[in-house]
Amino acid sequence: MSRVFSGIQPSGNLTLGNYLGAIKNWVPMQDNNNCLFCIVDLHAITIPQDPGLLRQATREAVASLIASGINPKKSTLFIQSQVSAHSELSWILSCFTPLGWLNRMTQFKDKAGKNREQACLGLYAYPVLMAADVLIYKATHVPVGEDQKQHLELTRDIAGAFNRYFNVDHFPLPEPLIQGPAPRVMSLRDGTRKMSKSDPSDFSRIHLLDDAETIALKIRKAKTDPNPLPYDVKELENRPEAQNLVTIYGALANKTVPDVLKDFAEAPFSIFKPALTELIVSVLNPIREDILRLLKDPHMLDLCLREGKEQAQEISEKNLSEIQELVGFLKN
Ligand code: AQP
Repeated sequence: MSRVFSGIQPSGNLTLGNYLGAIKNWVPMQDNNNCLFCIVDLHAITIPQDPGLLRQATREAVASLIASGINPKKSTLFIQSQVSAHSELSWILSCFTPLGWLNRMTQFKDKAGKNREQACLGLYAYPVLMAADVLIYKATHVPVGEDQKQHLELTRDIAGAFNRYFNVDHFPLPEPLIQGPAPRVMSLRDGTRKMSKSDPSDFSRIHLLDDAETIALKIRKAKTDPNPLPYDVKELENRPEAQNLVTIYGALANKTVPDVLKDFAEAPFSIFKPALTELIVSVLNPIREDILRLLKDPHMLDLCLREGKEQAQEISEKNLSEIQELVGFLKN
């Protein structure tokens, strides 16, 4: 049985990008794998967070995963900051990570922007913490959206460097699983940028908690071009916004992009957008209602998180102890 790890940041309400690129693909994996899913709040604070909003977003993220089909009886669902081995291993791994490797990370460049001198160390070291998240469980498979591919490659490099230094096979080299028909959902305002929780424009994304009216408004306002949808998928190539909306439709309807185009060829956006709205609402509305229901029962969420924390601690502490032994830390 493979061990699967993946995480999601409580840096705001989860988006359709998080759902299609990650969560939806996690759900079927629970049946045949040993899965750990983590709300990575230590990662979230690499950009400034209001403490009250962070707590709220963390609860919402847990409820969103359960409402989307993550079953805490099948999978270990827990909060990163409650399992201290993540941070401890992150420090150890940072001592095996050359700065040159981190300097290549494009997410840091994007998030730090022009004012790199003011970016915090945590944002720079983010990929090392992510490597620790995966390696502390000796995970073999990591299902992520396409944006995380580079970080996963770094995780493999760090695991390899550690194994080579100690001449052991301690960490398996984890495989990134970039799955599903929509591994990179783009912003509704700019088809060349990723849909992101932290984009300043709320109109750039659909949240799992958006109601039908909000979804309709966001899709109505979504950037498009003046042409109708084509017959041929090749004609979508230089139309990033149109391509994004058709990809979202296909992913939610379980249809290929050519099949969506067959249904909507020559349709103007005034026809396609209402159909897309209806489809998004039909998929997200039951999830939204379930999230709201779960949030009304904090006792149940706490109970499930406590169990998840204990399971995660058991695995991670055993591995951390072996790693400390390898490194040469004295134990009493
Ligand atoms: N737009 C996206 N399309 C496909 N997959 C996506 N993911 C995120 N955005 C998209 C995938 O969702 C999982 C959790 O992501 P995350 O919350 O840990 O961090 P992120 O990738 O940085 O996502 P955001 O929404 O852009 O967060 P902020 O704005 O806070 O940085 C990952 O598997 C990710 O690939």
